[in-house]
Amino acid sequence: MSLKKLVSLASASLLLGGFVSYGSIALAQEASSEAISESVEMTDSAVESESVVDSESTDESATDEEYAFEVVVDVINNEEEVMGTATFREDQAGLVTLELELEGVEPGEYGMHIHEVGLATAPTFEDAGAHFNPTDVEHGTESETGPHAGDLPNLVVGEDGTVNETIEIPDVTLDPEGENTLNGTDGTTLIIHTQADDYVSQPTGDAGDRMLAAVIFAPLEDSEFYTEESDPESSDSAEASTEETTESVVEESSEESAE
Ligand SMILES: [Cu+2]
Repeated sequence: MSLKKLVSLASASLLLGGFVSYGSIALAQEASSEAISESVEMTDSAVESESVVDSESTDESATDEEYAFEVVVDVINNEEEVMGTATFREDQAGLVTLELELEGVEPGEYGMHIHEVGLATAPTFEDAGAHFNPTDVEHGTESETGPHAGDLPNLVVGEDGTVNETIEIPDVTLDPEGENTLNGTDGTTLIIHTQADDYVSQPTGDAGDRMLAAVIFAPLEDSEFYTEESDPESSDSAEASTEETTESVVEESSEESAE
């Protein structure tokens, strides 16, 4: 079942004070992003907020943009409740980081991976597919040929149930043109499991079921996994000016939306 989401569209130009950057897109939930201009109603069960900021053409404004790409997505549980956000960033040198901010998670140690399809339908999130493994190696840092590019360290949640940490993700990029990109045809999803990853069992690290999920990038239209519902830009009520290209939204509004 689709949830109605409030999604805001803004370009990097808004973040950077009005300088127009072609090829930028930012879809952000109002509470989770500084990039808010024009609001549109969108229906999507998994991508609750997403923002991609391409700052390559915006060197004029120095303040906020040491990042080449930034994607902010909501993390949902098996009941589609938002537990926090996952922010993927890539700096100008190509280093990708993930900042996780979660609340209300049961304390424990959980396997965490990037999976190879940008779908995450509750309650099982099985449609996220297998681990993101573009180089076709074994799972885990303790396997002979691993790890998968999508293998991440276990997430440790303390007694207060909050997570506030940033990890580095080597060997991937957010650049759609780059090698091992998370922003490819089929998209990608962050999955947090119910058990710890042992870093060696094949092919999943014996990490159990899928507890939390965040679609990082949805499948593109030429993906076998693409559906209208999986497309964060395809919505009856969307008012965004997405006509130019499917990936580009250029807005020059600097008004905060009340909706
Ligand atoms: Cu996984």
